[in-house]
Amino acid sequence: MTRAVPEILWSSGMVLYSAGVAAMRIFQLILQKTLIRLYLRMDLTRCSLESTDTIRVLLLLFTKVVMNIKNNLLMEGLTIHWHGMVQWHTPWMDGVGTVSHCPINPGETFQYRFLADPPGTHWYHSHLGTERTDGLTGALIVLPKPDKTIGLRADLPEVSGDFVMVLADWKLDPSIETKNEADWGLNSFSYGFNDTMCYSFTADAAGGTVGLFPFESGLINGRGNHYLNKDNPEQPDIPELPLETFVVNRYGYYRFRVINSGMLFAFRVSVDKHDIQIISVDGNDVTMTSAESVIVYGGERVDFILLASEDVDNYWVRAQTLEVSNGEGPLVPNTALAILRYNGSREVHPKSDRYHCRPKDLCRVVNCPFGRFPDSYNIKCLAASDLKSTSEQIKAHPVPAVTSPNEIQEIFLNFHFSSTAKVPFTTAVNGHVFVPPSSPPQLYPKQENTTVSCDSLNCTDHCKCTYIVKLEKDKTIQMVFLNMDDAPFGMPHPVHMHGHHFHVLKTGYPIYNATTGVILDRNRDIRCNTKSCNDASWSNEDWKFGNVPGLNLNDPPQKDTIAIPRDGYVVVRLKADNPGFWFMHCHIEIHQIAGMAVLLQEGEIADMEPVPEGFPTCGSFKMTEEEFNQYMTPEGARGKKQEKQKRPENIVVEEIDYHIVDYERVQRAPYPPPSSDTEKHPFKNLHTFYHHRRYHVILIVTLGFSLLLNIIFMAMCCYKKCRTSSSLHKLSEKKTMLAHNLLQQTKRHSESKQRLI
Ligand SMILES: [Cu+2]
Repeated sequence: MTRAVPEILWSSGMVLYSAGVAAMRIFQLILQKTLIRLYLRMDLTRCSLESTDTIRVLLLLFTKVVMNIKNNLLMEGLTIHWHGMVQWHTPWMDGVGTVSHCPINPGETFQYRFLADPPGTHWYHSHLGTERTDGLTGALIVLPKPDKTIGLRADLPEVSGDFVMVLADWKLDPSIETKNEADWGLNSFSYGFNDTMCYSFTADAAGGTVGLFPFESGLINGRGNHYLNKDNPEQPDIPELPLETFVVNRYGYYRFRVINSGMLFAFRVSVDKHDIQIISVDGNDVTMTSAESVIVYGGERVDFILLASEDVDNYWVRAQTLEVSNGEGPLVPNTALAILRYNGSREVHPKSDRYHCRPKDLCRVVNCPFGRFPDSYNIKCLAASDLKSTSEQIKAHPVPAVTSPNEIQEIFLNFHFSSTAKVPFTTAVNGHVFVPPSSPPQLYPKQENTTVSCDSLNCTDHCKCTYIVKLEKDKTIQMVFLNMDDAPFGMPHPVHMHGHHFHVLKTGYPIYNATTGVILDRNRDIRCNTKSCNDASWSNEDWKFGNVPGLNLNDPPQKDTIAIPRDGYVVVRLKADNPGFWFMHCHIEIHQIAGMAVLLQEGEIADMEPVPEGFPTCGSFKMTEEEFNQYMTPEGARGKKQEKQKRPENIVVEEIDYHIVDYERVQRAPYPPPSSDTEKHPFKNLHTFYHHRRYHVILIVTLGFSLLLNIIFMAMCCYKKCRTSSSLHKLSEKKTMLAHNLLQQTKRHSESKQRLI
């Protein structure tokens, strides 16, 4: 029986819904209306992406992308990072505020140009302050070219639908308040300063911290509910609120592209009664791996395929946090929900349950940030490094080899929480609390007054500076990401590297209690000589120069974001073939803002592509006393200044009618970048002719002319028809008159005949 919803409840529900989901999407709405003008021509009929609650950008591989970003905010700067794009030859288009380029000020327009590469599920988001948490995000899907084999897969079934699933954890407070609460250590007062109840951190199955804040709301494509009732945290505040619904046909295959855009929480994603087949991570193809669920950390993407083979009904799609306990005992994880609806089923909420994992039927969970769940969970964990690249993927991106110690640069980076007697808690990398540069380092190579030099501070442990790690160009870089805290708590950190997709070769876990799954000790492969483990090395000296046992050098998966197990490590490898300044950081936004970040300088400045002409500048300014005194005289400083500072010309960015300039594949190597042959000789061949802008002009003129001819022809036809019609009408009248005369004559003839009779 359906319970009637009291009007007052419904009204308040709708108010809360408006204030909730609409507030979450306020940036997105602004984006749609005014903030970002995406002049996008979507010539893509191969895939249909359902629903458009956010701006979703679809591109074809190797497309030259043009994005005009206008900042119509009143007070805040803005940058957009294209998460997953390697920005080959364009490091200054990476969109990290004050690292790649200066923030876009209110009223300004910044034109991003970059190559859509690599293919796969990616996304875009603000990379300044905490704007991302407020919802300035969206999917960025790069599709394989239909006419090329690159990115197309023969091992996948033909899908009947392609769904984007953007996950987010969302608090009612603006993100900046969350950040300040974290900075000031006010998490305990998350229920309010007047509330007698204190909030205690929630923990995952390995005892790591999960919820620095209470989980208030989980959104799937902008829809979800609040869980603010602390007396009954499992009960959504307004269960009647609409949820995202994925409609499928029975026996169809469907591709789901999951993106965790959230601030803090990781999600374990599953579909009740359905297995999922993992096919791609961070846009990189992996061989199909069956799972009950997959864990997606902030910044990560996972594509899976689902076969709709169950009964025609409704099923829950779950994105569950990893919380299993708090200071008081076990708890049920929070969940963001959506609906998988089979065509033909009633439009009601599902009543399905998730899999019951049993000892004889273990649930396989992919991308585990810890080696094991407690035995009682009946879960088999698979690390990201357990996935295998497809043969095509590894052929296109082979693992960088090491044949001599000279070819490898090995770097240990500890992403950790840190505490000292003076500072109770902060986030850091190798003991360095990151201070962002005040302006992009490539604009000011000498970095005078633009960075806080770690060297000049003699910074070794727990100090604040612009931590820069140099990568030697063209070398094989082997990074060992560590997660060794010197604070009383810790958690897995999803580390995101800009500018590259690295190979994930190995995961090292800590030592767990076999029954409870709780961490007993750090992984012993790593030797930490200091409190902050900022000079780590392998415990076994023989493991140096890439000789680590257990590395998968044959078919490891590629990723750009990887969760580092608490008290463990992950070994990754990449080739330093993309010179530039690349940001690397924990993707938990409050961790990054607080200092868990490092700047990778790949190659020397001379190796990097120079910034384009007229690239905006920014940075700190100060004036000397002497210079100021020049102005303080009766005649002022006029005439004293020998040469005036050259001002940049006012830049006007034209509105471009579409994004995709042409579809021609741009060769990735070697230098120089794609020649401008096509531009010089636009009709060199038929393919470029079809895709060149001039072709469109000719097409439009031709169509216009054809339309005009049609109109003239129609007008002539009409006129002729009218004339014909007029002639027929006259003929008809004539016939009528003749008939009438004949009738009269017949009548008269008949009357005269009668008279004769
Ligand atoms: Cu973190």
